Amino acid sequence: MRIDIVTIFPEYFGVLDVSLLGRAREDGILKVEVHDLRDFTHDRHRTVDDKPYGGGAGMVMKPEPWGEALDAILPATPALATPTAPTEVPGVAQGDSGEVDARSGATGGPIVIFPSPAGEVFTQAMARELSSAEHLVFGCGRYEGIDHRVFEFAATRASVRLVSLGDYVLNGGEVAVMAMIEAIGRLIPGVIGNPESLVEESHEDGLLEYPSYTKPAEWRGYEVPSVLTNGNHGAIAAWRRDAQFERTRRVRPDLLPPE
Ligand code: 6GU
Repeated sequence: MRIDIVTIFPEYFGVLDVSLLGRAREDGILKVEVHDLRDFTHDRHRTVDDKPYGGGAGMVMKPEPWGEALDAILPATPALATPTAPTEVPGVAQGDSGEVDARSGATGGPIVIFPSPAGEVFTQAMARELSSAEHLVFGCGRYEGIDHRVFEFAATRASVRLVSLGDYVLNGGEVAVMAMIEAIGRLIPGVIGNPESLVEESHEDGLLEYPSYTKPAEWRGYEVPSVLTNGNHGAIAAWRRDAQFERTRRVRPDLLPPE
């Protein structure tokens, strides 16, 4: 998989050199390129933002540097070379609100993801879907966001998705993109040594995972549940399933089907 990241803070992504994803990059399973948005400006101050049309607090990211960055990462293909209204782009529906609602991945082309608290919520299912893409581009917004036309333009070059980590606000997309890349990257075949470890974890079966224990069997007066030490594999499986349901009911009842 190839991943391009556009950001005004490339240093955020230094951690991609370490751990599992660093190894995947060394092994060539993952190719990551981080682009400084300011490299696509042409003024002395390398300006990337400006005041919002219509007034209001904060600044908005200017479209021109984003256009040049996307040109560099996703050159126009002959079929889409002429500027096309977003409504005319296959696979892209644009609603009355001007909302960019493009989803594919199925078509196999590049996918551009803009982290945004206004986006659809990132889930394990989305991570799994995106892990089979060949090319992901992450565009990290800062300030009050990116000029909306950038999303429309990006949709002429790729599938575009606005994606949120959850219902809270971060200062910018960088940390959200790190989280998404970690969730997606570990699902790429070969990134994790033992793929079986991917099966029995939270969210893969729609439930939270069961609690885990290792030696010693007694520690500071706390004991490992005896069922886990008895070697009855059927009983262990049943205990774990029960523990998953109990924990999910207690902590995340929203994940359970309505009764
Ligand atoms: Cl993806 N971006 C920002 N800026 N804030 C967020 C978020 C994303 N997800 C939750 N909050």
